[in-house]
Amino acid sequence: MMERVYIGLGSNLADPLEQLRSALAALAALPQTSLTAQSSFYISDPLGPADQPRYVNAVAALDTELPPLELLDALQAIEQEQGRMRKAERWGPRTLDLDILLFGERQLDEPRLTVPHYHMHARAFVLYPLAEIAPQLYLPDGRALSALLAACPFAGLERIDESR
Ligand code: ROI
Repeated sequence: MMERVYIGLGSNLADPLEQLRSALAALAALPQTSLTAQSSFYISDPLGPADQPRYVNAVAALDTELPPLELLDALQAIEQEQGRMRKAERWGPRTLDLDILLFGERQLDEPRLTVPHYHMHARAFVLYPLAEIAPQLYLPDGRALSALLAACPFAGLERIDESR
C-alpha cells in the first residue's frame, strides 16, 4: 500500500542549505518511495535556546510503501550519514533533523515514533512550508491545516527566494 508521508527537515549547523539539499536527494533515493513534492526553504529563528544559529527548514512529501518504523530507520540513517551531531543541551543545534510529521491518516504512539509529530501544530517553520505543498490538508484528528495556520503567525520566518 502506498501512503503519503510528510517529512519536516531542519538544520542549523555545517551549511544548513546544503544539508537540506543532500537530505532531499537521499529521500528521493529511498527504496519503495518517491519524493512527490518539496517546499521552499525557510530561514527560521531558533525555537529553544536563542544562542544558536538560525535554522533552515523545509517540508517534503513522499509516497512510500515502507512501513513507519522502516521509514524511521531510513531517516535516521540519512541523519547519521550526514554526520549528525547533537550537543548535549536540550533543543540545541543540529546538523540535520528529519521528522515524520504525518503518515497517511495514521495516529501512532510508539516508543520510537509519535505521529502526528507532537509539536507540529503550532510551529510556523513546519506549518508554512507544509501549506505550500499541501494547502488543503486535514490532520487525522479532523483539524484543517488552514485553521492551524490561522492561529500561527508567520513570525521569525523568511522564505528563501531561489529564483533571484
Ligand atoms: N527551531 C527552528 N527554528 N527550526 C527547527 O527545525 C528546530 N528544531 C528543533 C528545535 C531545537 C526545537 N528548534 C528548532 O529541534
